[in-house]
Amino acid sequence: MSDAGTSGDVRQNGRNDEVGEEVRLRLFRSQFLIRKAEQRAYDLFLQNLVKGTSHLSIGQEAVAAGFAVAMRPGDLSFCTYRGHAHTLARGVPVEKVLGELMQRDNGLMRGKGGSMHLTSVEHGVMGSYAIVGAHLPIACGAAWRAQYRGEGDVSVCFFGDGTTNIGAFHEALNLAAVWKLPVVFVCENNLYMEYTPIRTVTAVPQPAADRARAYGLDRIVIDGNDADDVYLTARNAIARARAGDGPALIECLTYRHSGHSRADPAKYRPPGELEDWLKRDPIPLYRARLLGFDISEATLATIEAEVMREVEEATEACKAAPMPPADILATDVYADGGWAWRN
Ligand SMILES: Cc1ncc(C[n+]2csc(CCOP(=O)(O)OP(=O)(O)O)c2C)c(N)n1
Ligand SMILES: [Mg+2]
Repeated sequence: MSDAGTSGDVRQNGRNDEVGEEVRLRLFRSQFLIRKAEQRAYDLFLQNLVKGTSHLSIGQEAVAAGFAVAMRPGDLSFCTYRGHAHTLARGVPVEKVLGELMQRDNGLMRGKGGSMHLTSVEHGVMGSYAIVGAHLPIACGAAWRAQYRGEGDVSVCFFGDGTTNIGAFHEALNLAAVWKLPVVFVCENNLYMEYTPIRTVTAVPQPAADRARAYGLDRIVIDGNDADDVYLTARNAIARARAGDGPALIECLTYRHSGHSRADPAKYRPPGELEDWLKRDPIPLYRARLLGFDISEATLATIEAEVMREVEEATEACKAAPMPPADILATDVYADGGWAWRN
């Protein structure tokens, strides 16, 4: 457990030594890949190659990377409509995500789901949910299945600060605590629910953490822009859940650099707020930390070049990919693959 704002001189922060170089490089790669893939998604919008809306996590990458690196294959992620980052962090290829956003046949769901419905059971990505709060009880259900069958996987459920004022948040937290379910609830507090500052509509300062005690859980607030802090907190909570010690609720303080969705110019932000948070951009901070740990510039540059190549190749593959054929419209809609309504 830690308070926000711990990303000072890492050499004085003993916790960071627990991370180790191999994990730290994975955390760096993951954050960089999410950033570049989402920036490319935005470029593709501007070229009118992405249809519909989408919600970027630019600025929030450390949360997705920190949790995904702490998870095992077989653990499950549940995301909101702001789900590209978590999907990529679990290892879904960039081409699959961009292809889905571009409604191409090579997309994750062959172009039928789009930005807000990314799902890959194979990677443990159990869906992106556009109804605020809807996925928290579903994550409880998945965790109950793991507990009932003794399967040992942990469900990790990501949501925003605004979600903490939805009834399903409280119902899910209570049920998870009463049944000691192996589920970790992760609030990405980016200060806003759409265009409304969360502090103006919430009775307590920390919208998730300050409710934890009501469900018998620890109050955990961390710097969501510090990938090491996120990773270590995630690792601990996931281990406890896997050991049968029940759920956790973790509030990660972070900030989205762009608007709520692609149509939002984010004019409601007070002057200087974005600039302040850009100084705490998780990726340059983490890069500087790695150099401080004597990881070489060449090592980081190689990772960046590999990621850029992946994003370029994915972009070209998606631009060249066909639209899905019309005959897949009715598949994957009902469990049996058919389309007729059955009583
Ligand atoms: C039940 C419900 N109410 C309202 C909306 C409209 N809506 C979409 S996103 C959003 C804001 C959610 O904010 P937050 O939980 O902080 O997540 P963030 O977008 O910041 O990641 C709202 C109100 C919705 N999708 N579902
Ligand atoms: Mg929010």
